Formats: sequence, C-alpha cells, structure tokens
Amino acid sequence: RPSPRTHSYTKYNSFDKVQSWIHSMASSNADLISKQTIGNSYEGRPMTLLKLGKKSSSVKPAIFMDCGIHAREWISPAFCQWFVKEALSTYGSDSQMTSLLNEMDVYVLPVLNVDGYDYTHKSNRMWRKTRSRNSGTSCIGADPNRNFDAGWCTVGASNNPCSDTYCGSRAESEIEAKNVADFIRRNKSVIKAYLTVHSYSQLLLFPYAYTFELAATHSELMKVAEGASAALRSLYGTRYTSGPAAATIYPAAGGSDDWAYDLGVKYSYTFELRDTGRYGFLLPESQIKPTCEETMLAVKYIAAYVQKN
Ligand code: ING
Ligand code: ZN
Repeated sequence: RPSPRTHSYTKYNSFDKVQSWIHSMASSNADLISKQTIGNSYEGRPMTLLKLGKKSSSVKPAIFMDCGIHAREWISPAFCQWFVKEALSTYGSDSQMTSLLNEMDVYVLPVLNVDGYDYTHKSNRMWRKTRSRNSGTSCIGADPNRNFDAGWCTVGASNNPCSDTYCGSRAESEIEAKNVADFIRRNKSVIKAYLTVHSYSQLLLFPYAYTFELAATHSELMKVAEGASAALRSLYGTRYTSGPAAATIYPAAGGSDDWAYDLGVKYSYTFELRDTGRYGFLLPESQIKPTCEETMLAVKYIAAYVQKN
C-alpha cells in the first residue's frame, strides 16, 4: 500500500492505486479526513467517499463532488485526487482553504464509475459506461450520466443498450448512480453544492440539460460560473465557456447535475476539463498538473461563493 508521499498525482492511477491511496489518506490525516463506502458497484468494487473538513460539534453545510462518472475521462479522477491532496496540504496555510474546511465539509468521490474505470485500464481505454449486463443483448453497460431521474431518457439518450448513451432500463437502474443518489438524498439538508467532473471541452455547465428552459436561478448560476471560469483562466489563460448544458453542449436527459438541482441542491455544476479536442480523452500526463492547478481555482471560487451564501 503506497503512502500518500509516494502516490503520484501527475500520473493516471489505476483503480487499485486510487483505492490504496484513499485508505492511506484517510488513515494518515484523521483530524481532517474520513472515508465511508456508499455502496458497491455492479462488479462488487467499493465506492469509497472521502469527507474533508475540520471536525465540529455542530452540523456543517457541505459540498459534494464526484469524478470519474465516465470511465475514459481519466483527467477527472486525477483532479479529485489533486483536490484532496491540495486541501490537506494547504489547510492551515491557505486562508480560503482553512476557512472552507472549518466551516464546511467537502465530500469527494474520486471514482464514481469504478467498474468502467478499471475496464479502461485493463481492456478498452475508450469505454464510457458502467459494466452491468443488459437482458436480451450481449451489449454491456449504461451511461451513468443518462441514468439519473431528471427527464429520464426523453432527450439526448438512447434506449439501445449497445449505445454509449444508453439510459438504462429505468432511472437509477445502475447501482453506481443509485448509490450516489441515495447518499445525496440522505444528506440533502446539508448539501449546498453538487459538482461533477468530466472531460473534455473546457466548459462549465449547469442545469438544465434535459430541457432548454432556464433554471429558476439561472442568472446566479451563470454569474458564479463566469466568476469561476475567470479564476480558472487567470492561471494559464485556458478559456472556458459557461452556460446551461442543453444550449452550451447538447440536450441530454438523466444527468446528475440536473437531478441534484431539481432535488434542491442550489449550486449544481458539471465541469468539462481540458482539452478542446486535440488529445480529447487521451490528455497527456504532462497536462495533469496544469489542468488540476487551474481547475482548483474554479472549484475554490464556487466553494467560497457557496460558503458565504
Ligand atoms: N459530457 C456530458 C455527457 O454526459 C452533460 C455532458 C452534462 C450531459 C450535464 C448532461 C448533463 O454527455 C461528457 N463529456 O460526458
Ligand atoms: Zn463525461
């Protein structure tokens, strides 16, 4: 089991390495971090959630962030690992991170689609979906970001199990989506923000994807997204576009951020990290550090806003 000191944050780590890292982070930083399993995947892998935050006797508001909902988007789990490292190493020196973790808890799910992520390392680098068996076909898996109960399977999703955007047999048919939805439902009184990290396209998206109608709090969601994009761009000049998903990327039902928003999580965002297509999902490891550094600024911007509102 590698100690956090030997873990590489500038490589794309396998599921097993991420899992060992999660255990060692949680056991060596007990006052700021704890772990819990929110359930097992279809193939039985644990979905381990990290909770960052100074322990408090009062109930703290929280932010929930997941990475790796799509298996091949490897920069995403790399960012969640980076975020946890940065949070722990800058607590006590960075005033914003210190205040954030004193006042709030940040839940981080480093890999949501654990089976798919493992499969991209071992068999098919371009796999996107879960690895569940479908009845009546040899085609495997459903798209976990079409499987949430938000206009489920009405637009931008497929009924065909062989499609990469298969919505599943029903909303939350995929145990990985259900485990996340159950956790957020159980903790909805404290969860103020939901962040989900994808790649690629350099976008900061917010509801809705399942309809072109604007969210009730559209102006505020847009204002915060533009502030976060500006913060991100300040580091290396990387340009992000902000907007509601349907109009900014494409209409698509069953997405996790739409579902969380309709549940009542007021600040709900989907990040699409680097790049804009030169490397796409195959973003070189040399870009992990700059991508994570700039994305930290955007996530910290949103967190600071949520903390004061
Ligand atoms: N993009 C997202 C997808 O699931 C998205 C875009 C965001 C759809 C929010 C629905 C809701 O297709 C990638 N790259 O996966
Ligand atoms: Zn994705």
